[in-house]
Amino acid sequence: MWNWPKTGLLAALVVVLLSMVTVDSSSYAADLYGQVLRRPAKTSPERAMNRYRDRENLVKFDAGEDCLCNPGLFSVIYLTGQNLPQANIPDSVPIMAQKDKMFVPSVLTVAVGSTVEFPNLDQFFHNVFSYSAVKQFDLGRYPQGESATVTFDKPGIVKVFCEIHYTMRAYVHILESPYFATSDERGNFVINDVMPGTYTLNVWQENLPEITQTITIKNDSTFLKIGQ
Ligand SMILES: [Cu+2]
Repeated sequence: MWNWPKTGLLAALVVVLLSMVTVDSSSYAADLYGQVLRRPAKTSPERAMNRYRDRENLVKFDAGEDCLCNPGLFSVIYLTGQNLPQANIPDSVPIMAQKDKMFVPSVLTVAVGSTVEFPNLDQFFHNVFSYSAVKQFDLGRYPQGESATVTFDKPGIVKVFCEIHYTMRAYVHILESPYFATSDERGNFVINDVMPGTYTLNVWQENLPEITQTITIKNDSTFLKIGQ
C-alpha cells in the first residue's frame, strides 16, 4: 500500500509526457515584437489643399517632430503573404477622437469593413473629411460631445483632415489580414498570435519610403529592430 503515491506520480508523469508527444507544437502561433528606430520625416511646408487657397497659399504642418500630433512618430507594421487569414472586425468600435486640436490617435489601423467613430472631445467645433481615393467623406462640423462614424470597406490608406484647423491631420490604415499593429511614439509594437510561416514585413511611416523585408515566424516570440 505504501507504494500507491509513487505509482500515482508515475502515472501523472506518463500522462504529461504523452501529451507533450502528441501535441504538434508547430501549430502554435507566436507574438512578433519589435521597435521601428527610424525617425519621423522632417516636416516641410505642404501645398495647401484647394479648400484653403483663399486663406493661405502654403500651409506648414509643423508643430515639432516630437509632438504627439505628428503622425510621423507612429509606424504601421503589417505582414503580407500567401493564404493569410482574414482580419476580424473587433467587437469594440475603433475611435479617432478630436482632442486639443489633434486627431487622437493620429495613426489608426483597422480591419477592412470596420466602422470608426470620430468623437469631438474639444469645447469647440471640428470637422472631419477625406479626399482619399480609398474613402471620400465629409462629416460636416459638429460640437463637443457629438460624434460621427465612417465605415471603411476597402483596404488602403485614408488621410484625414479637419476643415477648421488646418494643422490637424491623421491616417486610417485599412488592412485585410489580422497581422498588423500601430507603433507607439517610440516605435514599439507587437503583433499577437502570428501563425508560423514566412511573410513579407511592411513598415509604413508618413512621408518616408516603405520598408519591406522577409521574415520567418517560428513557434517562439520574435523581436525585431527595424530601420536602424
Ligand atoms: Cu478641428
